Amino acid sequence: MSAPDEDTPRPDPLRALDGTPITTPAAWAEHRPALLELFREHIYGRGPIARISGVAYEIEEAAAPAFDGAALRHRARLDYAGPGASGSIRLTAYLPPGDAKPKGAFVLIVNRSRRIIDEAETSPREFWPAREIVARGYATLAFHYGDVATDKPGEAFDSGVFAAFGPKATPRAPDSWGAISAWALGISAVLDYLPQIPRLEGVPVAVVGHSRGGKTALWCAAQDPRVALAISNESGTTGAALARTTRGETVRRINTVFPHWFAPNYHAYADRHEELPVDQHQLLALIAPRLVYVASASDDANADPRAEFRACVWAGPVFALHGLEGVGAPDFPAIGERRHEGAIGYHLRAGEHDLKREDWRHFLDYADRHLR
Ligand code: GTR
Repeated sequence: MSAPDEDTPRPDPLRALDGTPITTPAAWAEHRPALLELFREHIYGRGPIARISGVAYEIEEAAAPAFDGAALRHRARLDYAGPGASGSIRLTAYLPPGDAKPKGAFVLIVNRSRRIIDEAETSPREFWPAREIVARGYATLAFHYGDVATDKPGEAFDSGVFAAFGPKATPRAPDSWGAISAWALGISAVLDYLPQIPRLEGVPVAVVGHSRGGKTALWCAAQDPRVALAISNESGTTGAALARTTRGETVRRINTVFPHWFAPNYHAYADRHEELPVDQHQLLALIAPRLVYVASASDDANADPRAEFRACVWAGPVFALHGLEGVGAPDFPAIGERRHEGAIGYHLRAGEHDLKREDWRHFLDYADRHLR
């Protein structure tokens, strides 16, 4: 790994757009909407709706015994309809048995095979170790991102919520929403439904995403205050990783390979990422004073663990303004190390780009300590 980027110039998260220093939580709260708008305008885009209204809930299974009685399964269909089309988010949830409220709920957006959800009991994958999560006293819910928008450049804008609510038309407006924003809207739709599941009303919610799902989890949490803990697993570029680095996936590359993920405006920052009016530490800061957790993997050069960790450090002053400890010491953690003391959690797992049981164990330990 090359030179640290401690000295890279970056936007000061504690300055308002007119340059005024932000010195109180009230001044931060006043600045926050303008900062969100910068992320909408230049990066993630604006959708035609802030929330999906009028969703019809079809409960397919309630309190069905699962995992040899170690959990209860709940399945529902969230049917949405807009002027252009209709669609459904299929949701699977597992809860601990009994009458007690779970300690919290982990909502996972699955950006890999649907079988991770469909075979959670018969052929469980480390990506969603539902049985272990429930054994720790939490509920867990998962849905497939494809129910919200197809992850294919040529098809995304004709699918899911784009087809339902628009715009389908090309050319797209420069600030039109991309798929990351659409998927974030899908998470919010799941949060709308969550209190309908018996015993889940009022439980604190953690939203988890891996990689492109991690970008989505962070962007959802920045906009949706119901997220108590946002967990980014190896979200990399335009997730937790700073844009202002020379390592890892570049802004040019992400827009070339995934042109449907972001607003058209973002494409203009290829090769001039230092001109972006924001950087990703400010996305983490938008989640303050709620909790945010960033996980990296040592061999995941594309996601640039150092840039993910540096964003946590640079988001720190906004958490400090709210009286909260951030990620702790600014030195890059050793492989296997975790930082669980503050409102910004972090770990660096040994190995490749993936969501593993070990990552989940850290998330659960962190939740035990902080999620209320
Ligand atoms: C990669 C992409 C990353 C990340 C990853 C994933 O190809 O470059 O930004 O999102 O996909 O989602 O696994």
